[in-house]
Amino acid sequence: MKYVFILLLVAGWPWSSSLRAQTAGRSRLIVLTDIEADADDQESMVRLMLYTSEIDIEGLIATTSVHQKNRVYPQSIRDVIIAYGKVRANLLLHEAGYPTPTQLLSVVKSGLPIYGMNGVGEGKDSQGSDWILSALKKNDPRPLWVSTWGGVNTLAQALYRIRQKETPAEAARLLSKLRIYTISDQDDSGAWIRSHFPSLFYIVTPGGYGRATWTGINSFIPGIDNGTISNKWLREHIQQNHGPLGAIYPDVAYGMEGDTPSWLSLIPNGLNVPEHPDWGGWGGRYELYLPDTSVFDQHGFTGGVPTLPETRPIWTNATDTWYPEIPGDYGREMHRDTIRHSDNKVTVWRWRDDFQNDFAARMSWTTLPYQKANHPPVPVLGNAAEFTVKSGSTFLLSAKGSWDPDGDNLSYLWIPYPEAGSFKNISVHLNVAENMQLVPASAPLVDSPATVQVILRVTDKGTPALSRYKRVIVHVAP
Ligand SMILES: [Ca+2]
Ligand SMILES: [Ca+2]
Repeated sequence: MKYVFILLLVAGWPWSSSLRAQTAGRSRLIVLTDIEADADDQESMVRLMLYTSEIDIEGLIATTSVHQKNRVYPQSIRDVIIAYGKVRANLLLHEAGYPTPTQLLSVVKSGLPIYGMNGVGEGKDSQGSDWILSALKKNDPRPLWVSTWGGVNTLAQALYRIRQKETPAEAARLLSKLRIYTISDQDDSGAWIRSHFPSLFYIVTPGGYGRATWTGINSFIPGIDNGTISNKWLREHIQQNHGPLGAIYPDVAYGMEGDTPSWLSLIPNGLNVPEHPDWGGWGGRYELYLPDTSVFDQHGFTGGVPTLPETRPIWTNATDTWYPEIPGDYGREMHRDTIRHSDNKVTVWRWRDDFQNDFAARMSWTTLPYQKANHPPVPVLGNAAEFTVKSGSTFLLSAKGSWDPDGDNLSYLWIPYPEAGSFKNISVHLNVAENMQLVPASAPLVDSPATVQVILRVTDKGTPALSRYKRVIVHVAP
């Protein structure tokens, strides 16, 4: 069989963003956490320590929230860092780049022990708000992510100060560097920020938590295997017999790690493209629009934070339709389930086993020598990561050259991602089994220029099985 590549180099093609530019570099991160309001902030902080080799941690700021209005607990952040310090030497056997505990301790700060907008205005500057300002003013061209696990009023105060002190041009420059992802609105300053700073990049599901995208991390989904979020799984893979860092991972009190999706998409795994929430990743998928309140759970649990109408476009709930890929005991190794799932939470839980296994592997890195632990495979594309073809033409997708640092056997899966493309109702068609290493594919028939995306997922057969990805962007010319 022969498959012919049809690659058109079209001058002035209307898509300007190259994939390479979107994925380059490590992300800068400041965390705002109402740690101690729920056990799950400690859980998220433990997981974050394992990824400090791949994300630049520029601030860990203890804050209030509607669940903890008058207290902040920076010492609880330090306690996690101290446990991390005990295992850092072993982590470095597996991956370079883990910072010293001293470096991390130096970025632990506090917001005011005051709830919401009562903590914003003249005389309300804090160590935390000053720290956000100085990070924003650093001579670093990269965006600054603010991942918010509780209330966001420490950031609101930094924004208040910028508006008071800076020229409009400088204020606009500083604001353009911010990328905010909040886990619902956990105080009343989120709505204030969005209405007073309408240009800010802001990811959130306002309203009741029940319809929030982030709940995809810990929701029990009928019809799928929910094993990797069970308490048994946490005991066996994280908490017990996994050294000093696992030993401080608390039992789940309400839900496992509800705050973690706000930084999961900063992990450079080949799937995540932080600048493109609409392309989907471990932290979910979001689209930029002005939602009406019907999008949200207006009357659901918010802890008491009012649900107000949105005043401008925000990055918010987006739907993925997904038939889970399940392993087969005989015949085709992976096949699509017959059960269809379609909502915004799918955008997180469709990757859940992958990011849970990744967490488990890294926790094992805290105690095991290199040869006894698993390390993720390295997917390699035999085709370009971004190319142009004619409507309806056939092209070849190749994962040839993919490898694994442990020498593990690899499984392949090509996942068309129509929701990440320019139209949700068109997709790449795979002309053979989706788990082959070489897959002839067909472009959709289009009347106008379109973009479609395919995700290559490469999974090893180590324990636990680990996945990494490549994203293929296909421009289809009519
Ligand atoms: Ca929290
Ligand atoms: Ca491996």
